[in-house]
Amino acid sequence: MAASARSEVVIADVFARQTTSLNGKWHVIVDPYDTGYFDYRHVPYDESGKVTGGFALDKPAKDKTDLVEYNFDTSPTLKVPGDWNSQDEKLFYYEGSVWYRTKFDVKKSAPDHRLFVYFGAANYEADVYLNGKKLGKHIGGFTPFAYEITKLVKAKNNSLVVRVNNNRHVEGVPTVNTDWWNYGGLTRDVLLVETPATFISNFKVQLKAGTTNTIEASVQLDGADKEQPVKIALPKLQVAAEVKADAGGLAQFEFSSASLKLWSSASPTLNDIEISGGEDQLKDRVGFRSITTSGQDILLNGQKVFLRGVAIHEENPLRGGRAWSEADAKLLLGWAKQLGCNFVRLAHYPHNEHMARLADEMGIMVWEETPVYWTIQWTNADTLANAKKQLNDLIARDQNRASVIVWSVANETPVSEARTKFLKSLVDEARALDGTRLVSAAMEVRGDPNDANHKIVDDPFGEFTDLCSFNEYVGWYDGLPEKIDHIHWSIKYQKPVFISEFGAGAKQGFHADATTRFSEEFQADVYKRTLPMLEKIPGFSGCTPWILCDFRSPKRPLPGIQDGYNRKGLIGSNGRKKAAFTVLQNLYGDKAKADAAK
Ligand code: GCB
Repeated sequence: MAASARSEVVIADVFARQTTSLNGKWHVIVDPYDTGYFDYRHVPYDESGKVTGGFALDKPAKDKTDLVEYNFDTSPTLKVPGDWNSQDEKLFYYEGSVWYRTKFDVKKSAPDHRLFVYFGAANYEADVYLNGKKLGKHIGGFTPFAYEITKLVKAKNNSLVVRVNNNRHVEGVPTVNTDWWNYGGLTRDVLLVETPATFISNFKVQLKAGTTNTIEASVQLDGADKEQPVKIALPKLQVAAEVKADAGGLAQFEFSSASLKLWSSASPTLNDIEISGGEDQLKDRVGFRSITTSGQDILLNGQKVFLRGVAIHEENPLRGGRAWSEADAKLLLGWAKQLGCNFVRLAHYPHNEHMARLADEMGIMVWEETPVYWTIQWTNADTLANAKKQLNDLIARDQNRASVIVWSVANETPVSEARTKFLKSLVDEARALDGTRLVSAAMEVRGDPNDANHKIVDDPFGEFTDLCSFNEYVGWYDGLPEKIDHIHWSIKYQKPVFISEFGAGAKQGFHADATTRFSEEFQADVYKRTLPMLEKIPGFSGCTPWILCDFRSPKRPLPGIQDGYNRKGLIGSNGRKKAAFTVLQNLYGDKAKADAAK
């Protein structure tokens, strides 16, 4: 990982803070050869030999800290947030660098206040400069990052430049091969965050394990004067507590409330919470619940729950491109709710923060995931550090969302000793950061060479997860739908069994008989047969069929059918529902009724 000029800071809960949006149209320069950094032979010089152009033409080439800026004023613009692929046809397949620039003025509400620039995400790599000075480099396309700019910022005409590069890297997380579109750009909100000199950088509040009315909380202060009184109030619960932060700025709380109502999907109670530390104040809404397993059951607040789920990619099929806004989250989670879901899998990387926030409000439980996908460099220490950083940043962002019940560390990673060690260290990390949720990964199924209908789940990594979750595609990649009826399972682990994917491709509007691939009827048949087959598995505790909507994938070129989309959506790329949507809706409806009657 390249050295960064300044270090990243954690600022969680940005939507509850005093911020100024830097969203809007940013000027851009598309730079496929990274000329901004590396082209020395054709840079413009004046007569004395002084460099007069280029964005980052300081020397030596590999040690860029400062920036000499081009004048971007006449360059085209792109919307931020937004991926560049869906905004400009010329950039549809583009993988490389784009330089973004915006200008802003600053008016702080107090002279000693601090300022930070916050990015919800930039895929995949971002080099950030303010007024020509490098703030840092961030790696990883789906997690937030922020830099302090208090000392660099001017009152007027600040220039914020970001080089975003979405090249794929073998050692990256994810690596070069994925079944989704490599959207590049400043894909989420960009905000200026103003805080007092000492501020609340993060907090964590949750139901204490094994209790129904005790809340544990910790608050982290950042600043020169950290030993300050910290208060937490939950007015509706008649709770107010005060603790002095220690020298490291940490304040820890534990209190009980007789009027605590737990969060559940049937009744997603959220409580207003007010936190103050020094001069800083945050207000948020939080739910309290427990999520545990017992034998082969998943227990929400001690009650057995079946997860009626669906998997979702972070794409808005109606607009095209990456989803990022609250409106996008409403569209996607609204469809999931219509389907009868009480659970979603946000595949295959951290989605934007609006998703978990809205899920909290809507009573939809959530599986969140890091992009450790297929094959990663299992023995590369930097790759592991990268994956851990992404996991840390995701947990730091969403640890107060009651809806999030599973941290998933990987998807379909081929079994090897090095890989199991790598994943085990991610699981340990997740548990150390947050012991209050389930940890899992989407594993693979093995066939039996002597019996085509016998499916085996014995991945050694299953030892370390709370759920035994796996993806299976019987009826699609494995035989025809009829095969589904004959499947029998050997599952090594006595844990709740969760099917993290099954499904089949169908082009919306293509009708044929149920044995014709890519017809709506074929897909519907796979759904009709799969759920009864899964019901026979002891400990079957839920599933997230693949997937809510068709999504863009460069691996899906089949002309006239795929045309660049993975067609396993229950909803087409035109936003229309396929027959399988109704099939699953009915199956989930029956399931919900049966569960309610128990
Ligand atoms: C999988 C992967 C998912 C793919 C899906 C498919 O197993 O986890 O990312 O998109 O199969 O459609 O093949």
